Parts: sequence; C-alpha cells; structure tokens
Amino acid sequence: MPLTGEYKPSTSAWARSQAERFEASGGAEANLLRGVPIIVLTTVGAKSGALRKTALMRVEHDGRYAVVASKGGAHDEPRWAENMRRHAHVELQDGADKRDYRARELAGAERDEWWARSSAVWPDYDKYQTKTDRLIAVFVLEPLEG
Ligand code: F42
Repeated sequence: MPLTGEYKPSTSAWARSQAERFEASGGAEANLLRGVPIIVLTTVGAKSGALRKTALMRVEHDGRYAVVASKGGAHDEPRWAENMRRHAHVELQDGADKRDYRARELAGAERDEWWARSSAVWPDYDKYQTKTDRLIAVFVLEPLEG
C-alpha cells in the first residue's frame, strides 16, 4: 500500500535536486554519488505528516536495505531518522523499482553486521562516526508484502 500525502521538499537544495531528478527519471539520472549508487527513501514527517524524500547510499543484501543516518558526521541527526521511528512504513526506490518497507532501528551485533555492509559500500561512514559523539543510527528496511 503506497504512502499517500503531500510531498514537502527538503530544505537542502543539493539533496532535493538529487532526490527529485532520480525519482522523475525512474532512477536513470542522478543515481550516483561519486560513482556509488544511491536510492531514494520516502518517509512520513514525524511532525508534518508530509512525505519527505531523501537520497541515501544504496546498501542492499538479500532484498533488504540499510539506511545510515550519518548526515556527514554532523552532531545533529538527520530528520528522516526520527520520521522513521514515528512512522516505520517507508518507501524505497532503487533504480526504477519503488517498494514499501518497514524500517527497524538496529542495535548490537545486527547493527554491526549492517554497519560493515554499509561501510563496505561507502567507507566514509567510518570517518563520519569519528566526527560525532552520537552513535550513528542504522535502520534495516524489510519488504512489506502486498
Ligand atoms: N545522508 C545520510 O544521512 N546518509 C547517507 O547515506 C546519505 C547519502 C546521500 C547521497 C546523495 C545525496 O544527494 C545526499 C545524501 N545524504 C545522505 C544526505 C541526505 O539526502 C539528507 O539531506 C541528509 O541526511 C539530511 O536529512 P534531513 O532529513 O535532516 O534533511 C534536511 C535537510 C531537511 O530536509 N530538513 C527539512 C526542513 O524543512 O528543514 C525537515 C525534514 C523533515 O523530515 N521534517 C520532519 C517533518 O515532520 O516533516 C520533522 C522531523 C522532526 O522531528 O524535526
């Protein structure tokens, strides 16, 4: 059941542009960051209830995805993380394929396992973690059937 609601663009022009070009082109354009594939995550705003679209690095394993709330190692967490804690039903577009997932925040060994997969895709995640005291949140997205 796809998410419904008003789309509210990101205030970050760079991120908004990449998410919108990626979505509008069915994943054919704006699909890389420094040569590494991205996905676009749609979350429901924790406060606004609006649809938020966020470009993130593509970390996939056996049909599940990880999303890493790094925000470049900023001390403040990206807003989309709190959106997912409040509304676990999200959409993820990978290439032309857009599906519904349930987001689950990870801890312990499961987080370590997905952190390793994520930093194998985007090694800068390890650098980002050294820049902030917050433990960068990692969520796994598991497909919602039907
Ligand atoms: N960010 C990452 O954290 N990890 C990545 O792997 C990553 C990869 C990536 C690749 C390409 C690219 O173009 C950008 C990439 N980014 C990555 C940056 C990412 O797209 C986001 O810009 C970044 O993570 C910051 O996310 P954010 O949700 O904090 O976005 C800000 C800029 C934003 O849009 N803020 C909105 C605003 O109006 O200021 C609010 C957004 C929002 O969700 N608001 C909530 C609501 O209710 O609508 C309120 C939430 C609350 O509780 O305050």
